[in-house]
Amino acid sequence: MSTPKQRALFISFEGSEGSGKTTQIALLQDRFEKAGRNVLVTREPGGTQIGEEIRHLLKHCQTQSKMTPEAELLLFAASRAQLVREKIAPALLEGRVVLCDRYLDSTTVYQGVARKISKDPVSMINHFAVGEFMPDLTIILDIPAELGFKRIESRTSDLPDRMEQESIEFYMAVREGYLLLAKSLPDRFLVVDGTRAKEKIAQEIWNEVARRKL
Ligand code: Z5A
Repeated sequence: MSTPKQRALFISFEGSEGSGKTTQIALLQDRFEKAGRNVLVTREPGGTQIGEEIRHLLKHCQTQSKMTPEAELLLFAASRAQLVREKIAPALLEGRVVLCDRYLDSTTVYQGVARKISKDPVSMINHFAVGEFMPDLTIILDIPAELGFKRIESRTSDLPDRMEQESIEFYMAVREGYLLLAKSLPDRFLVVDGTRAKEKIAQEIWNEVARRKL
C-alpha cells in the first residue's frame, strides 16, 4: 500500500520592500524541511523563465515613456499566470509546501490601492491569473515605510530600480492597504510585527503554522 501524500500547503508572504519576506521564507523553509516536508520556494514577479523576463521589464524598463499602471498590472498578472500553471499548481498537486514571496495581494495593494486602479478590474484580473490556487495562509510582515527604506539602502549599493523610486507616501499607502486587506479577510491573513528580531518573527510564524495544523 502506498503511503498517503502529505497535505499540500500554500503560504504567501506580503509586505513592503525590505519588510523581511525573503529572510522569513528561508527560515520557514528550513523548519518545514527539518520536519520532513518537501518545499518549493518561489517569488513574484518571476519564478519561471518567462516570469523572470517580465520581472526584468517591470523593474528595469528604461524607455522614455512611463509605464502605465494598466500595463504594469497586466505584466504582474502575466508573470503570475505563468508561475501558477508552470510551478505552483504542479507542486501543490504533488503534496509539496509552496512558499511564495508575494502573490495576488501585492497587485491588490500596489496597483489597486497605491496606483489607484479601480477594484473590479484588479480583482477580475487577479482571479483570472490564479484560478483556484489561493493561499491557505498569507503572512504580512508589517513595518513602517521609513524602516523599509533604511533596510533597502543599507543592503545594497545598487541604484534603486523603477519600483524603488516611488515616494514615501506611496509606501505608506501600501502599508495601509495591506492592513485593511488583512482586516477584511482575517481567516487567511496573519499580520506580524516585522520590526522585531528575525528569530522572534520566525517563531511566531511557526507557532501559527502549528496552531492551524498546517
Ligand atoms: N509588485 C507590484 O507592484 N505588484 C505585484 O503584483 C507584485 C509586485 C507581485 C518587487 O520587488 C516589486 O514589485 C515590489 C512590489 C512590486 N516593489 N516595490 N517597491 P522585489 O521582489 O525586488 O522586492 P520586494 O519583494 O519588495 O522586497 P525585498 O527587497 O526582496 O525585501 P524583503 O524580501 O521583504 O526583505 P529581506 O530581503 O528579507 O530583508 C531586507 C533587509 O532587511 C536585509 O538586509 C535583511 O537582512 C534585513 N532584515 C530582514 N528582517 C530583519 C529584521 N527582522 N530585523 C532587521 N533586519 C532585517
